[in-house]
Amino acid sequence: MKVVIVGAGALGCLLGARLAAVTKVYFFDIDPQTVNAINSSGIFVEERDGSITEVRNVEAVEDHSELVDKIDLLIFCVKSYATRNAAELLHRFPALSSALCLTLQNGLGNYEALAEFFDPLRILVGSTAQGATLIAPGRVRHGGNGPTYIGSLQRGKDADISETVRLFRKAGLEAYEHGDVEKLLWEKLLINVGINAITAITGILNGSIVEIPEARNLCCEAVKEALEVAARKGIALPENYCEKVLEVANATGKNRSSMGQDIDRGRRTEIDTINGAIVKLGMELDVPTPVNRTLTQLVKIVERAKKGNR
Ligand code: KPL
Repeated sequence: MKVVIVGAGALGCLLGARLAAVTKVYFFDIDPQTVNAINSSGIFVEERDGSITEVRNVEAVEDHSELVDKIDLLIFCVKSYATRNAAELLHRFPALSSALCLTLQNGLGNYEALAEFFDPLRILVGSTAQGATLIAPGRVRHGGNGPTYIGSLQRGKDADISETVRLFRKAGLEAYEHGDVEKLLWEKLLINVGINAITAITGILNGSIVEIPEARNLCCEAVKEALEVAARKGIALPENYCEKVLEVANATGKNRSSMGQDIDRGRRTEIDTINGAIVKLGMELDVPTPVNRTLTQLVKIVERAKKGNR
C-alpha cells in the first residue's frame, strides 16, 4: 500500500514516520523548506523516553506531478482551512485520483471539502488521539499514544476500513474501526471547542483549563452550546460531555493546544471550522451560541494582532 501524507505538520510527520516502517510513504507539502528538510534528512521523532527515531526512507514532494507511483491511500493531515485547496490540487493527478482518502483532521467540513473532488465512496473519516508537536520542519516531538478510530459516512466500506486499520496496527499505531463516525467527529469537535480557543487566547497550557475555575466554566459553557447545536442536528451526545473535555485537558495538561501553537507561531488557526462552525450551524438551526461567537472573535483578534507583529 503506497501512502501519501498530505501536510507534513506535527501529526503528518508522526504518522508518516510510523507508517514508513511498513509501507512506502510520501509527504505532500506546499512549504519548500519542509520538503527540503524531509528530503535531505528524513523525519526525526523525539520519543517520549528522550530517544530519537530517525526515518530516512521517506520522500517529500511539493508538486503533485512528482508523484509517479500509483497511490493507494491519501491521509489528509493539513489544517482544515487548507483541505479544499489540497483536494482540488491532488484529485486531478491520475496517480492519485482513485486513491482512498482518509481525513484525520480537526474541525467540521473536511469530509465535505474532500467529497467535492474525490468519490465520496473513497473517503474514510477518522479521529486520532496521538499527540505530537512540530519542533522544526520534519522534526516532531511525540506527546503521547492514543487510539485512532476510522470509519466511513457511507455504507459498505468495511473492507477499506479494515485494511486501513490493519495498516495502522502493523505500524504499531493503536487503531480501531468505528461504526458512527459522525458522532466521533462531534466528540473530537467538542474537545477542540472547549480547549483550543481558550488556550489560544490566554496563552495557557491545556491543563490550566481544569485548574483555573474561570477557564473551566468558560470551557463548559462553550461545550454546552455546541451540545445544543449537536442535539438540534440529531446527534446524540452525553449531556455531561464537558467532564470528558476536562479529562482530555487534564490528560494533555502539559501540552499547548494546536490552536495555541498556531497563535504562538503567528499562523492562521482552525477557529472557523471549530468554534466558528458551531456559530454558523447555530445560526442555521436557530440555536444561540454567544460564547462560541465571542471565542471566535477573540481568536481572530489575537490571530490578526500576532500576524501583524511578524
Ligand atoms: O486536539 C487537540 C488540539 O490541540 O488540537 C487537543 C486534544 C486539545 C490536544 O491539545
